[in-house]
Amino acid sequence: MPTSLCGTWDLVSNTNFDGYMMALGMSCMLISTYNNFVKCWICPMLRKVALKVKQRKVVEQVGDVYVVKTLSPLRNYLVSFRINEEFEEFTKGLDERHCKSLVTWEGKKLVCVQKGEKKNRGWAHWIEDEKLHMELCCEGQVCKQVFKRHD
Ligand code: VL7
Repeated sequence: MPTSLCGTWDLVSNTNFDGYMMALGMSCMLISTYNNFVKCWICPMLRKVALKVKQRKVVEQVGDVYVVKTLSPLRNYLVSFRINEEFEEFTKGLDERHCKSLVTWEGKKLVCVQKGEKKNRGWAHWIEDEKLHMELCCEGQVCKQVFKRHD
């Protein structure tokens, strides 16, 4: 990993994050059981708050292990992996799904494919104009986020 991806990054733009969250099932269209009903009104509220919170990305490399932390006042999420080595991912605190994930380099892009219940799920990171760019995909939705270095 080029050292340029490592560091602390603050979110400066976030396009279609709502579409991405909806694709993950935070749309809450079904009302049947008590449990679902609760989910139904929590999801739109959670999405609304999630759209507003400041996200920070901390990317670290320790030996051949990579750690990517997504931090926010609402939730924190940590994933660690080795390049080209499939691993079990559980998206704890997010949509709480199990995936078989694989991270590879595709040229200058660090690309993750998250195989699981959701089709076409994954993300990519790359540096452009000294900023950290990210695409988050799920089903037909693409969320684009840009981070600037934390100062
Ligand atoms: C993960 C969130 C929506 C729950 C909180 C919203 C605040 C902060 O996958 C991601 O990063 C990859 C690439 O850097 C490494 O794991 C981004 C954010 C997706 C999905 C679920 C809304 C609650 C989010 C954690």
